[in-house]
Amino acid sequence: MATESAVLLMAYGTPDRLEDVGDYYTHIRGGRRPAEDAIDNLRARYVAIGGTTPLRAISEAVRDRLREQLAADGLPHDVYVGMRHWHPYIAETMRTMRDAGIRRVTAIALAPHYSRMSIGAYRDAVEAAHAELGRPFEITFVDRWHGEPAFIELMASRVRDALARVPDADRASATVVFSAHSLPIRIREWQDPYEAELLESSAAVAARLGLSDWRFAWQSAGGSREPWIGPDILDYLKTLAGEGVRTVVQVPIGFVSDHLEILYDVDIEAMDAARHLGIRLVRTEMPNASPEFIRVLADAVAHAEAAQVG
Ligand code: FEC
Repeated sequence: MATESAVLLMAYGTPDRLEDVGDYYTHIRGGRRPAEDAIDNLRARYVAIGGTTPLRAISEAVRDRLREQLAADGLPHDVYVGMRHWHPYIAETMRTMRDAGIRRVTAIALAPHYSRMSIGAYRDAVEAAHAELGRPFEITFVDRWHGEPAFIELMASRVRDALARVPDADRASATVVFSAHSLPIRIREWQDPYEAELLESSAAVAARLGLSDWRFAWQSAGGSREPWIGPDILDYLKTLAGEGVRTVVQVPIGFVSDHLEILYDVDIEAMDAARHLGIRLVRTEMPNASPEFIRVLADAVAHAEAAQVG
């Protein structure tokens, strides 16, 4: 029998083809088409990683495995993927869910920490689509899940694996640097919890590993002229080189999938900067569709639904 309960798994969205980069970028900019040279710059970053990112395929693999996990946990749900900035857009997916007879929806983003500019925007997209469809669902919205114990454990094990890839002689002196997408500094004006939540989960992972010295830096700041939160990882690598650091383990704790901000900004740009500074940069593997990450999401869904009922 078909279930009337579903999870709406939300991801950022990625263009399917290089021809779509201009329209995708326009959507990110709220409908304002960027200058052609800005579009060309962005397209060149996709070309550098092979033309497309695996974000959609990973999100779909997560969808299928999460459906199986929730059924195994005795919490059957259908699971759908909706994207913020590309097809299938959140609104398109919610229409499909309505047409499939779904009544209860738990909406969760593939991003662990809350900011009004990230999760708040996913929430706005869900609310706008819901209003447009005539409010057919009972919705539980998961604002954050960075505190899930299974997430902290997963990130700690990813750091352990990365440290195991560092040659024995350098492991003890490796510096662990957590990172996340920068946001404009103006988020501080509205007491946005984003920075505090990122430091909280990073500190929890560091405590789990018994690390006394760990750092935090920002990555992937946008091109707008307003100030963005720093230090940017590219500058911070220079600071670390000045301190004599030779090995850095970067932990992009604000992201969960392989996509442009990982495959280009870390694997190409930061790696290149590190190489020039004589630093060995090792990145932790992303959670992607691993069984440990499916456990995190299944727990987050179960906890959010229990809190809603309770
Ligand atoms: O793989 C892909 O194709 C998509 C990778 C991708 C992810 C992602 C996640 C986050 N973003 C966040 C904030 C902003 C803000 C702006 C902004 C702009 C871009 C641009 C691209 C892009 N983002 Fe993104 N982001 C990804 C890709 N992002 C491409 C446009 C070019 C550029 O600026 O680099 C500025 C918007 C504006 O101009 O008005 C702000 C945050 C996240 C992490 C949470 C999440 O995953 O949803 C926060 C993945």
